[in-house]
Amino acid sequence: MSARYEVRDGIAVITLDNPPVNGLGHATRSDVAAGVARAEADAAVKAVVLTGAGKAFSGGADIREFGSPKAAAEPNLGTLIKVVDGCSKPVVAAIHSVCMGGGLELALGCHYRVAVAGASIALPEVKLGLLPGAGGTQRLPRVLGVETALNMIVSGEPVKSELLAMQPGQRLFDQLIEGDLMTGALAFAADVGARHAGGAPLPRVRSLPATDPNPDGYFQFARNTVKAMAKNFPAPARCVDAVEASVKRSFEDGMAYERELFMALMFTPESKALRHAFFGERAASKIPDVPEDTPVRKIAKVAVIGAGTMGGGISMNFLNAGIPVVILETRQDALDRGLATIARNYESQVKKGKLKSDVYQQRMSLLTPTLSYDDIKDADLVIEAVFEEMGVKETVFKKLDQAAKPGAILATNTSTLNVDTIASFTRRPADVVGLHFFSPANVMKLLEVVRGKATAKDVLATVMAMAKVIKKTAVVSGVCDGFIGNRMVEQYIRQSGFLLDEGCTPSQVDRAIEKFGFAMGPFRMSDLAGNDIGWAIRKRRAVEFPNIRYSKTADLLCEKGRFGQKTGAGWYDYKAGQRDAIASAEVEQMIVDYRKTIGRAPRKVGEEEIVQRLVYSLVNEAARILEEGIANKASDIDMVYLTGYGFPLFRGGPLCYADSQGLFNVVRAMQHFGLNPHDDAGFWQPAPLLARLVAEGKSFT
Ligand code: T1G
Repeated sequence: MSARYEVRDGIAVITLDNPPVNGLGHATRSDVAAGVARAEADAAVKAVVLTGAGKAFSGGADIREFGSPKAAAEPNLGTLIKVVDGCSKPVVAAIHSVCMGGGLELALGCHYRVAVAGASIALPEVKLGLLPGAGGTQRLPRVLGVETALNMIVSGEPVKSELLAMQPGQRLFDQLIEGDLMTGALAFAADVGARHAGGAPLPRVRSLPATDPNPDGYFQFARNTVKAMAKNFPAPARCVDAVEASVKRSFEDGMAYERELFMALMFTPESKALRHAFFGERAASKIPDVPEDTPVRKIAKVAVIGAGTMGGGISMNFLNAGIPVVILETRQDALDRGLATIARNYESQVKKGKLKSDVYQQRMSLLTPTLSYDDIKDADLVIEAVFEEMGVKETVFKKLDQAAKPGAILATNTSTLNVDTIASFTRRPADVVGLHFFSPANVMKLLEVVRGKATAKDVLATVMAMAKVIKKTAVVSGVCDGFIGNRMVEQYIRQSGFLLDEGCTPSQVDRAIEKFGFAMGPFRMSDLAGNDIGWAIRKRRAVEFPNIRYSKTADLLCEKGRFGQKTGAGWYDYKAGQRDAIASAEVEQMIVDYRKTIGRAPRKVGEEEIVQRLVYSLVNEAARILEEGIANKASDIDMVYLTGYGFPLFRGGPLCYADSQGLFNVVRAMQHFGLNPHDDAGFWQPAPLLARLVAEGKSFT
């Protein structure tokens, strides 16, 4: 059963029971409708209590049914709410923990609502590119007032039950239960049951008025606000339209209008992208050959080797989660600098009012600096973040192998080196894993978990669970040059150089891809990260892969010492102490001169071609990564790009976007680019998987 039915002293209790969060799937909806009918038919029943088992009242419509016929199968959510609303006996919603989306809409269809404090109340549909589609936009304004309701619907953010219950004039909660929810709910139901047994009319939310003292003025203000904040996303503006209808139209008309808007949003590319990202985030923690019940190792103490930028940022993640950290350096001055950087980062958050001073002190109290490997012997997880050179890694991992206790997980933060080689420096390769954080490590959500050939399954399960604790989006990658993200960005950067050879300026390329939605174009990004990093990688790769061609412009730039923001000049010029990228006449002349040396007559490259060549270079490499099994699934690759490389969320990631364009069209465009005699031979050869998907009429996601 997906909802249980029992009768206690004349009160029918219907308990939603569809783990993990009582999603309102078809079976649950059917069981609840049957329960209400049973209660109505039972003369001994005076009232109904509706509640949820486990850790939620209800997390809303069952998102696992999205896109399947079950989602709309009768009784659909709208029908179920009508059944509850139309019941002849009082139905009391007993709310705890989580009451969201369709779950809150169901509660609003009940005649009464009681709750315990601490419950998260939300209509988060806007985060999925939707709006509440089962009466939320029409009923919530009737119980909370238009402005509070609209704020909740447009933000999608949860509000605690006790805060809403305190709002003057609110009709969302009839009672805040002290103590045991069920005891209080049963007593409340018995009281209203007696009251209505005598025929008193049942209170219905739809009969309440939705009013605002100055609706036209308020909704104009709301539209202006939403327009400013919701660039690229259509749903927030539709939320305003729907809530306005609750004031200006009858309940029935408002419901019909809400339904119309909801269905239209369901088919927008933005909603598909947001739903893809929602599922992708949750799917990333699932590793095909690692069972979900794999036991995890306890991580009570962490050691970080290296107090540089990465070591400091990595340490902060654990301090923020209340986990003690021992941070080790080889020299006192480096250790002092590292601690000072961590303190400075926290102090700037305290100054901005984002962190309380006592919390800052408490976090710093969890941090122990040391110069001795003896002090890491009881760490459960050791993360190396030292200089990116294999010899240094070897020295460190041999020491870790000696110093760390049996069962400790030994992780490397390397961004390009071979994790299997690093594991071979120890006698415990099964305990070695890559934890590739992205700078700034205490801010960026992405964490690439690099699985070595020998990495044990429980080590993987442990670090994936740990990633959730430190609020990272962890994606598993196999071992290859650049793992997932940097391997793809390598092709993206190569292609951006070829665009310069053909006639583009850095500004043209950056402007085009930033208009597409990227946070930052390749040249601004390179100036930020440091052009010398790419320079070093190209030199290393030139030895290993001599036949890979690059535009020489990036090397010419570095030979001029233009490493980017850190040297005050890179692809762009920068005023002292400022980060605004200013087009550089010197660089543009350098590119013009370079074209002459390679005999290239510049041509005008349109914005669409720039975007397609940059994005499809990511798609093609991603297809190879998928085929080689470096990434387990397409959504993992999209999550890497959404959380680590500034790919626009409203497009869902490179592979979600490729699907939205049609893989046939993607390959056709690539073949067109491949006709360019100047392009690197083979760059545009479609990856075998991509060609196969097109041949079979399939998509990535
Ligand atoms: N349906 C089914 N499963 C859900 C779910 C849902 N609504 N929400 C979460 N899960 C799964 C999730 O995939 C994960 O599964 C597990 O629960 C724990 O999730 C008509 C159409 C509810 C606050 O958008 O915000 O109603 O990975 O790790 O941190 O207007 O999940 O364990 O197998 O996030 O405790 C609107 C989305 C739907 C709520 C719990 N509702 N969920 O957070 O656990 S649209 C939402 C959340 C709608 C109507 C419209 C959170 C949570 P697994 P978790 P958590």
